Amino acid sequence: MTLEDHLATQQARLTSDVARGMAVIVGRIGSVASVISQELAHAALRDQLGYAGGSNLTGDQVKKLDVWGHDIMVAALRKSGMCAALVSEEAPEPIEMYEGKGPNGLVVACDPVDGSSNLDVNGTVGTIFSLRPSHGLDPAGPAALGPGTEQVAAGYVMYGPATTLVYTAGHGTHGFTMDHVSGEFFLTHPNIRIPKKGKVYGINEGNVSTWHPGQRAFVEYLRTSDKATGRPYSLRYSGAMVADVHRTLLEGGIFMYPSDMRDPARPKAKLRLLYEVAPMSMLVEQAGGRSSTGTERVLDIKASDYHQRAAILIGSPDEVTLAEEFYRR
Ligand code: AFP
Repeated sequence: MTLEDHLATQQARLTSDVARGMAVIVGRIGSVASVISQELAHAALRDQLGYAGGSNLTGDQVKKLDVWGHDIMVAALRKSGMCAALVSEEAPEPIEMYEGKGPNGLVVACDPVDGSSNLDVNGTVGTIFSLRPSHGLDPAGPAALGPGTEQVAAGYVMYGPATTLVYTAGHGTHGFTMDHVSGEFFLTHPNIRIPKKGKVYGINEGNVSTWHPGQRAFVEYLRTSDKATGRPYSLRYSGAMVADVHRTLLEGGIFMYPSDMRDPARPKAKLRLLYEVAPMSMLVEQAGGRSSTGTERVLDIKASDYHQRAAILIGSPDEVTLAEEFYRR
């Protein structure tokens, strides 16, 4: 089954105000992904690696492919006629699109090229996206704010040895693999269910000195041998959230990017709520998993800023629940 056919089945399950927009926009993002995939494969040959100069609003140094990915995403969403505004990691304010205004237009939040520190070393990167109703607002950008439960669809594309697109429109989480000759996506992972418990954890352990004591105790627990509870866990960490969440989704376990708690009164998270943390949380919940900040469900966090950051502990229900217990102790 192609992505287009699958989108039609999901479209039939949504309310009429968001159904068509969801199918059109996810389809467009699939087309953009096949272009990004081709570009990544040839980037070193086309002088597309390295920095563009300057940094984005969240302070990251911008790579040439970040700028390029953003530009083609803007053009594709504008052309879709269903996107009323785009919140992108590479733009400080939402990009309003009059082509998609109206009661059925959707607001998209997107990180076109996530994990860009992996670009120059031929490592895995991804695209993450989230769709919400615009409610006919004009400007439509503010419709991207509010809790993650308002998302009507979310997904990511992973550019690894194969290009994989995983999305949910609120009725399960489904994975597709791109045929590199035609650029078309085919359903290869229908209705993904995350294992209840896993054997792997992912976290940037270089930050251990900044963690909440509960976070530190939890990772210490995972590293301690105990046959009965399947410990020690193995550590895997790629530097690209898409790759780490994809592995977790398929094989179980937990991926974590906790806040820097050196000043407990002012926790500092790194990952962005609207176009990293919230969409991944919807995808994993739809697959039977959980996503928490350590103290609250991620999808309940009400975004008040387009580039707001949030902590995330995401994966199998058993590990996420246990991590929360460590935070409470
Ligand atoms: P970049 O896009 O700046 O490389 O950031 C990627 C990311 O947002 C997310 O995909 C990773 O999980 C996380 O940051 C990696 O961050 P660290 O390099 O601090 O471990």
